[in-house]
Amino acid sequence: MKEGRIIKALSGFYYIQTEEKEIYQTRPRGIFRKRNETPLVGDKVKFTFDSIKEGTLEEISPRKNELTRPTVANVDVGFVIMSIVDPDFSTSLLDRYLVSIEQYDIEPIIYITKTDIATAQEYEQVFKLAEQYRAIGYQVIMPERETVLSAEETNALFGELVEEKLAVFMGQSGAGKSTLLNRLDPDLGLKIGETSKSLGRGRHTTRHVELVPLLGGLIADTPGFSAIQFDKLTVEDLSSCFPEIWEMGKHCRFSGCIHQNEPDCAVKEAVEEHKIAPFRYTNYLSLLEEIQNRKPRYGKKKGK
Ligand SMILES: Nc1nc2c(ncn2[C@@H]2O[C@H](COP(=O)(O)OP(=O)(O)O)[C@@H](O)[C@H]2O)c(=O)[nH]1
Ligand SMILES: [Mg+2]
Ligand SMILES: [Zn+2]
Repeated sequence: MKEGRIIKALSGFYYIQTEEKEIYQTRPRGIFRKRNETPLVGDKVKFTFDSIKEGTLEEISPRKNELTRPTVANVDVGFVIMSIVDPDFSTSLLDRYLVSIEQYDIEPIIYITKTDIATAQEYEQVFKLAEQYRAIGYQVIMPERETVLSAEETNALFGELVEEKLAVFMGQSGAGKSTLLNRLDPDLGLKIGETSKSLGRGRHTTRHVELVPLLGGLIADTPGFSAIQFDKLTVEDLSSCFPEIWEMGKHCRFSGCIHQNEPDCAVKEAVEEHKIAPFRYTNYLSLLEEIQNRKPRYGKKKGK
């Protein structure tokens, strides 16, 4: 039995990359269907094989997480690509991305683009915000003003962060994801300035997720993440997706405090004293309300 990771699922086949970077084409054992279990891209698996084209997927290891849109299991790092301008930097959008990553226990890394075209004032403004995110504990990569990192610098930077890991790139259309990925691997040949939905080079019309080997790690193809929905996130879970609110919340009078209208709320006090950035609390509240106003969905299968 060999071990590997599913990097592509297509037409009933699962393509498994081994430690030695060989790719085996496999079909799943019937048992998965019987158990109503679907192997996912990103799954760590065991398989047997007669040849590199004829393998059988035998066993799926327990998942550490399962991201939807794109559907990928076992994601380690989520890069949030945010531009200073064109499109304009937005903390509410950034916080949506961060929450969408935090809820799956994925390590978020913020990367700021378009530092070369921002004015001194625009740069300064985002730099101050970056400092606030750093104070919360987030890693923020922000190249100096009037510079774009070279291919070498970009490779060195990302190499350390993605080696042996599964990473996803997310961020608004136009933020510079494709530009960055092309700089990491010019062979990808991603179209720039297009809302390209796939790293899959357009060979297949069907939507599928594919992991691209890059810098000793794997990068997930992310079909435009623009409209993030929080279908499963509960009110209780939300505060755990804001690390500084979560920490401060331990001092609230009520253990189930959601920091909205409760008395003696340590979070609200911290916001007033600017120990918690007011914009973060505002973003938290608007997500909270979004979840509270979410319509219950009927007729959908549970667990999917
Ligand atoms: N000046 C500048 N332009 C950039 C930068 N990153 C991306 N762009 C431009 O922004 C536009 C959108 O980039 P693209 O990589 O397609 O964004 P994506 O939608 O996130 O994949 C293109 O015109 C790029 O040339 C950057 O760091 N500096
Ligand atoms: Mg793109
Ligand atoms: Zn509270």
